[in-house]
Amino acid sequence: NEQAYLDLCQHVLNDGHDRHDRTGVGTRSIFGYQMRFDLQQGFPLLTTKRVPFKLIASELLWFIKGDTNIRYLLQHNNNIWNEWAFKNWVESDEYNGPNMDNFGIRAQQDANFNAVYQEQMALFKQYILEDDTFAEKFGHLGDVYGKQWRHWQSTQGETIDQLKQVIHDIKTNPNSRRLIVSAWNPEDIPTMALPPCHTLFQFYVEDGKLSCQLYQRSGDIFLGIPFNIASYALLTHLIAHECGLDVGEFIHTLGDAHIYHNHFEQVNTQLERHLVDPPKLQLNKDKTSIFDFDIHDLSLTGYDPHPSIKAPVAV
Ligand code: THF
Repeated sequence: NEQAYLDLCQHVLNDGHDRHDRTGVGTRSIFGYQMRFDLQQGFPLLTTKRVPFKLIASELLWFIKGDTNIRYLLQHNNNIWNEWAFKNWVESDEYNGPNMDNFGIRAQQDANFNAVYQEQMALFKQYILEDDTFAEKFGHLGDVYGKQWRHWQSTQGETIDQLKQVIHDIKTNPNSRRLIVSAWNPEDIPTMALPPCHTLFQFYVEDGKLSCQLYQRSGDIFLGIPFNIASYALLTHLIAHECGLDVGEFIHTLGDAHIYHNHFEQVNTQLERHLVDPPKLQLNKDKTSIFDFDIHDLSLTGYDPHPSIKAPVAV
């Protein structure tokens, strides 16, 4: 299972194309790749570096709630979406602190600037947590995953709950070839903080087992993809649990799969490590509906990975 991920890393390092990208960092990338993870073989959280499961779980529960405001994430000590909300604030009329243009790149290249940036980011987080009006205004990431999964806006003025619908369809029509949830809503792309990387996913039921395939248009191999694999594996477990099914496979199909130029050293470190046994996922058996789950209803046993490896995130 995890070997599929390590093979992807090696393949991109060896055969990828060096390219400029939106963030200015530069990547080495390939186009089109597929990995398969048999969920019966254990939960696919990487063991060649520690991956913070709690952050993955709180992010997924945030999507499932249909929430698009980072306040919930901050309340769960989850900082992975901060930069995108912060950007809205510092580009707004209400911001009158030090200049934060291109803060992502500058924070990595200039220690003095980084100190100023960290200060502004700490203030931003404090305002989001303590000030309802501020959170309402600047905590939103636009019409990202939670919005499209649970509250897709139709041109007829109706709201479509794709996630509820797909669960209903899995229960009542498991052979359907339309078990799809799409986060890609062309009309909403201009108002999203970041157009969805996980564009669309589809379910398949066979032999009492639920499988899921994700089409991801763009994947940050070192930081994002380990999160994405675990996140969709967890979603598959949750939906299988609600539908009374076992888990089958998670199939991860990638468009532009890239390693940022400032992650090469980290990837090479990881590739030198040996795999250990994957963990197992435990779900609270007293809950059935995935909409009732919270962070305490999810846990892992037997997770004993190699140490985490730090890397800067490109904004
Ligand atoms: N942008 C980029 N450049 N990469 C991404 O992976 C990414 N995401 C989301 C949106 N934009 C993206 C955000 N997801 C981390 C992990 C996932 C993220 C963002 C950041 C990260 O930094 N992980 C660290 C630990 C962080 C911590 O402990 O707080 C890690 O070591 O894994 C694609 O989903």
